[in-house]
Amino acid sequence: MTELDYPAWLRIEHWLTVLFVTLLIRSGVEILATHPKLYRREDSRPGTEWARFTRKTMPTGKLYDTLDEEESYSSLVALPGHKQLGMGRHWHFVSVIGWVLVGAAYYVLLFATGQWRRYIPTSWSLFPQAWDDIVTYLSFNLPPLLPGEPLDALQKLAYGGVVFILAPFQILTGAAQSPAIEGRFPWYVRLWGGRQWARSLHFLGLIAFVGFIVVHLAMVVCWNWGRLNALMIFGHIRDTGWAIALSLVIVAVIVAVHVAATVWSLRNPRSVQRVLGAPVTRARRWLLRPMRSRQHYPPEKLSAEHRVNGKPPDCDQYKLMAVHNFADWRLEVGGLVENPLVLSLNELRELRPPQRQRVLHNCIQGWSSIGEWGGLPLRDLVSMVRPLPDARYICFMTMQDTGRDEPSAEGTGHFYEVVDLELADHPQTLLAYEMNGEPLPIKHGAPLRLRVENQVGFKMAKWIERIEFVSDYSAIGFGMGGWREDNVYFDKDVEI
Ligand SMILES: Nc1nc2c(c(=O)[nH]1)N[C@H]1C(S)=C(S)[C@@H](COP(=O)(O)O)O[C@H]1N2
Ligand SMILES: [Mo]
Repeated sequence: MTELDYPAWLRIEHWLTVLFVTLLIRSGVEILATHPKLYRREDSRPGTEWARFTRKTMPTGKLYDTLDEEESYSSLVALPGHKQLGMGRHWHFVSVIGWVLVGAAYYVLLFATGQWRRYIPTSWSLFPQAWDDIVTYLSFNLPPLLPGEPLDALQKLAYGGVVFILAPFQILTGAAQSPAIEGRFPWYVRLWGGRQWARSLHFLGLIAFVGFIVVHLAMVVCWNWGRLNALMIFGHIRDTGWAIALSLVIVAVIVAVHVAATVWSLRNPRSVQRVLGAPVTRARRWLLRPMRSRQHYPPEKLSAEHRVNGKPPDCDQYKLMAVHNFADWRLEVGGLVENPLVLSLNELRELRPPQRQRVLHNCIQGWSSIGEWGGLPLRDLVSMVRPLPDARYICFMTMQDTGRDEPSAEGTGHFYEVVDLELADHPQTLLAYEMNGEPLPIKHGAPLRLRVENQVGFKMAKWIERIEFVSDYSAIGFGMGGWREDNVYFDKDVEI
């Protein structure tokens, strides 16, 4: 039988996991801060949250959006803190890639070497034994180790639970928050009790991780820091003096990584966006881009109140158009196309009967709603204008002047978003002029907005006035592929 000792790979895995899990926790708290409310139901209806981590109250009788609900947390708990959702996401996704790779190697090595026996119980008697161990710990004594193993029964179950249950649970509930996965496999969202319940469970998993870490650290401190660190650093219990010194060095290095990540993110977010965004975007496109939305929620699932993000154009020209039901509005479609077009709303409506889809909307901030959208599939427009061979992206330009209309947001200029031309092929990519069977309401983007159901909400530009086919977007705005990418450092491709 394999001796259940502390081989080098196990010790290295342990310390890498400490790094990744702590990065995941702090960046996860940053993501939570952007919408610090947890819901039971898909519609995230204001006031129905089962937990909230904010004291802000929202105005009644006045249009507010979810950007107004965002909280600014301290860098002590959040990476990087201070309302930096974009940065929080970059760190969360880079860390999750690192953590999954390290974890996969760990699983392989556990099973290849027989070390899995340290975590996986092979007898039911372990459970009553673990209970006895709890009683022993509570009376400030140490329970016996299992024969031939380095752990007691309670430790074995706790570690086994973290390695084989909690870690996969966090990955699965995280995946349940990806619009691409939800769009392609709506049953997967149901499996977790819905989108918001998956988000809630992901949060409870975070609490479980934090709880585990606190107890684990407390035990190591109370039991014997030097001895246990010697095992986890050298693999044997000689040299406890050195082990204490080295353990402090390791902790200092991990803290230094956190401090560096925080300072870098707050001082130079653009470079973090570029450096971390590159591998994350590659992984996301490879894993999630092939998934095409095929959602058809039943009518009774529609949210009574669909949440809103982004404030409508606040200018006379728009308001006059709205008063006249957008009779004067024109959609211009141009750029790298053979057949540029200018269409009125009526002409757009008459191209074909509206395609309708009842779908789950995922805001990047974490809330969701279900709505029915009707309009022209984007691929129909693409085939009418016939893009030139150079065209690779579609840029959606809107009438919303963010500096004027959303003065509390970071950044100014007209809101725009760029999506890859290939997304127009997806059957549920839609230019919507209807919502829930009515003309599109102003707050949801009248007269025309985009729906790309495998992406998070910010890509779906509202109040569109011009669509441009381009070969490159580096000269548009700050060149990052959209207003949010330019101003709040989100990634351009966001299947999660
Ligand atoms: N022009 C414009 N479009 C926009 C936004 C915006 O601020 N301006 N916000 C985006 C975000 S972050 C989301 S979540 C969705 C919200 O759509 P809804 O308000 O119809 O729910 O619109 C997207 N489209
Ligand atoms: Mo959003």
